[in-house]
Amino acid sequence: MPQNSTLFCKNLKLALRNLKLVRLSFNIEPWNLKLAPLTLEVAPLSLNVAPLILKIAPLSLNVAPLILEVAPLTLKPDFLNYYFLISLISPASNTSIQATLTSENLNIPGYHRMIDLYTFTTPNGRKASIMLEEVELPYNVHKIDITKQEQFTPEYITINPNSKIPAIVDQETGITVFESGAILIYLAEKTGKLLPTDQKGRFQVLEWLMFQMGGVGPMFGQLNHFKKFASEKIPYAIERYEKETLRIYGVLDKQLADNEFISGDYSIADVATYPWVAIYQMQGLTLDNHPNLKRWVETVQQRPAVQRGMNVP
Ligand SMILES: N[C@@H](CCC(=O)N[C@@H](CS)C(=O)NCC(=O)O)C(=O)O
Repeated sequence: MPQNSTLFCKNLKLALRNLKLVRLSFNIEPWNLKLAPLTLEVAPLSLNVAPLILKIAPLSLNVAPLILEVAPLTLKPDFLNYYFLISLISPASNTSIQATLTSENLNIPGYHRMIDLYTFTTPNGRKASIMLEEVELPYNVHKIDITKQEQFTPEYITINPNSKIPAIVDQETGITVFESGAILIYLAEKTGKLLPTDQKGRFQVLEWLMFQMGGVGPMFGQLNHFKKFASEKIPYAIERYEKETLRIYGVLDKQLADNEFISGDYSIADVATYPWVAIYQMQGLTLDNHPNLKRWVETVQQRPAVQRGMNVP
C-alpha cells in the first residue's frame, strides 16, 4: 500500500525542478533501513513505453533524511503529457510508496523538450524533422507508424483531424499544427529563420512552398503509389504521374539555373522540396537530364541538419 506519498511527491517535484542530475531527498520513515537495497521504478503510464527501472545501491544506515543521486533519466512522453508512476519499493517487506507525476512537474531543460513531433519515415515527415534540426529547437519524436494505421487512433486525431503525419505540438505556446507547409511556416516564424521578413522575399519563398505542397508532394506521392506500392500496375496512372514529376523537375531545374537555392537563400522552400527530390532513385528516375536540380540536391544533402533530419524517426 502507498505510504507517505505526499511527502515523497513533494520532495520529488522539488528535486526535478531544480536539478539536472535528479537528486531525490526524502524522509524514509516508516521504512526499516535494514531492508535496503531499495528499488526506484520510473514507469511511464503510456502502454507503448517500457518501464524504466533503476536499482539504487544500498543506502547508508546512519543518515536521515537520505539523499539519493539518480543519473539523468530518459523520460518518454505519451501523446500530450508525460505521466510517470514513481514507486519506491522495498522488496523484502513487500511495501511501496507511490506518486504520479505529469509533465507539469518536469519543466527542466533536456527533460521536457519544447516541440512534440508526430512523424514517420516519409518525405512529408522529414520536412518537419529537417526544419527542427535546422532551427535547433529541442523536440521529442513520436513515431506514428502509418503502416500500422496509428494515424487513425482517437488520440492522434485530436492532434491531426486529417489523420496524416506530420504534426507538431508546441508545449511552450500550446499550439498544435498539422500540414507540413504550415509547420514549416510556424517554426520559421517562431525562430526567425529560413523565411525572409520583407514582403517580396517572403512571398517568393511562400510561392515555392505552395508549389511544393500543391505540386511536388502530391504528384511525386502519386507516382510512388502507382509505381511502387499499388497492388495492380496501371500503366496510365504511372505514365501520368511520371510525366508530371519530370515536368516539375524541369520547372525546378530552370529555377535553379540562376539561383543557388530555390528562392535565393536557403529557405523553407528548400526544406519542403528536398525530401521529395532526394528519393528520385527509389522512384526509378534520374537527375542526369536536370543538372541544376542535381547540383542543388547534392548541395542540400551536405547540410548536417538535413542529414540528421532525414534519419528521423
Ligand atoms: N499535405 C499533407 C500530406 C501529409 C501526408 O500525406 N502524409 C502521409 C505520409 S507522407 C500520411 O500520413 N499518410 C497516411 C495516410 O494517408 O493514411 C502534409 O504535407 O502534411
